[in-house]
Amino acid sequence: MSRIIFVLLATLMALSVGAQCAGKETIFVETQEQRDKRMAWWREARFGMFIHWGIYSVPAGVWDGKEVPGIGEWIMHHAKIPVAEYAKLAGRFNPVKFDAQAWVKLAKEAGMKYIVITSKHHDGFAMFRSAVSPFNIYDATPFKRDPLKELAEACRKYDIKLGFYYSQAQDWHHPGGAAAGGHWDPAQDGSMDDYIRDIAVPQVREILSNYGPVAIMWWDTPVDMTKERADMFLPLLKLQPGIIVNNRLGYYDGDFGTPEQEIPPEALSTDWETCMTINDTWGYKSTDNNWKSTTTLVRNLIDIVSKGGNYLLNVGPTSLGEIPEPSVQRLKEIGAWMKVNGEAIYGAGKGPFSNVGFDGRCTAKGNKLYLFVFNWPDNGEITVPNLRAAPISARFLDGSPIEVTELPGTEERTGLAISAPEKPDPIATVIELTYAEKPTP
Ligand code: JFZ
Repeated sequence: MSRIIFVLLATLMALSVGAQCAGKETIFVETQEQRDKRMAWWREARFGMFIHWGIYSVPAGVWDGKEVPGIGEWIMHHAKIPVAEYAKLAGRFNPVKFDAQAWVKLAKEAGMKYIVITSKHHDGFAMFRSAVSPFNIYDATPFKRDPLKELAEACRKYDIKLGFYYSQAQDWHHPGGAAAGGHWDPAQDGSMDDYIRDIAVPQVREILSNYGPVAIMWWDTPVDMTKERADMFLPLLKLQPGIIVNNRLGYYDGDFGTPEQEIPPEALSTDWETCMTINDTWGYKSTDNNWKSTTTLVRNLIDIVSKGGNYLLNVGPTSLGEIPEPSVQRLKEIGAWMKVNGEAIYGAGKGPFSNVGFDGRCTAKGNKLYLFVFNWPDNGEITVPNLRAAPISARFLDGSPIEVTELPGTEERTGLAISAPEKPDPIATVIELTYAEKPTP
């Protein structure tokens, strides 16, 4: 994404975050208990799959024979492709290898508990059968199927929550849709209020009405959004009781913050979710092979949960409907680690320590602490920061024998030394400490 656009969006998001800080109205009128009940599954889930899929996967980052810098789903914007020219991509989009059940099973295998998929991104192309605009996958492509309906069915079959991303302000196809940095084709000009009334609101009504239970509404880039424009979407949320919404509608707080491609340095007191790519692009780019290692991805998840957040990790399927093999490989490897250690992630949150004192992290869940050791010290031993009480039991989640030494403490404080297992996990070794009651610093 060009620097100017990024700064513009960052300003927008900062303003929207500022709106949070300014204590703008919340979307849902509810008690704290009602909110906690509504958010409970999301706070338990901790880990989800983001899917950015659209006709931008056809050029896959290359236009007129040249690679277009930036994230793949912004190719129309970055290459300033005229609306009519870009729309021709729909006729070339026929993802015959799309298999919704395979995607959902892969998310499950990775240990992911929810999926958020782009129903319409900034390019205005609807990835669902929309009666509102013919610029959609069912009517404008040879595919003639509705992948969101197939995905919704697969999510219900395999018990994984489904959420929809919808670009409610930016739409580079329909007249009046916003474009960060301004329009580049007169065909984009028009009334934004008319666009929201005639396209965006009716399409959001479609995705919240026609696909069964929708657990998350993931708005994006509130360009030129006002309270009045945001208010036009609020009644639609009643179509999905219990739905959780992010902070990117515009004006309103939303239920959770959305740091993007970054992990906050400290724990946050509100609900938040880091969204991140496995390489550097959300939408598929044939030229982007800068894949993060599985170790990095798992340690990101651990770091995020140790600060009380969720991790929404993205895949960008190809124009044939396949998730790139490097993503599949990493998700399976993440799943293998989660199979052994997931209980230290699901429903866990910030631990009692400001600094764990070793190369790793700590999460907490009820009367248990989980220590994640990334790299063991040369002496093969870590010491656990002092707490008011010693644990009543300790174990490695991978079942290795554990050696714990109680260190001389004071009346109020007790310390522990834990020796490395024979074969430490190269990604992270996890130690469970169980206390008589919730441990406090
Ligand atoms: C937005 C989209 O533009 C992008 O294509 C992708 O869908 C991502 C998940 O969300 O990207 C952003 C949004 C906000 C900022 C930067 C990129 N920002 O606040 O700097």
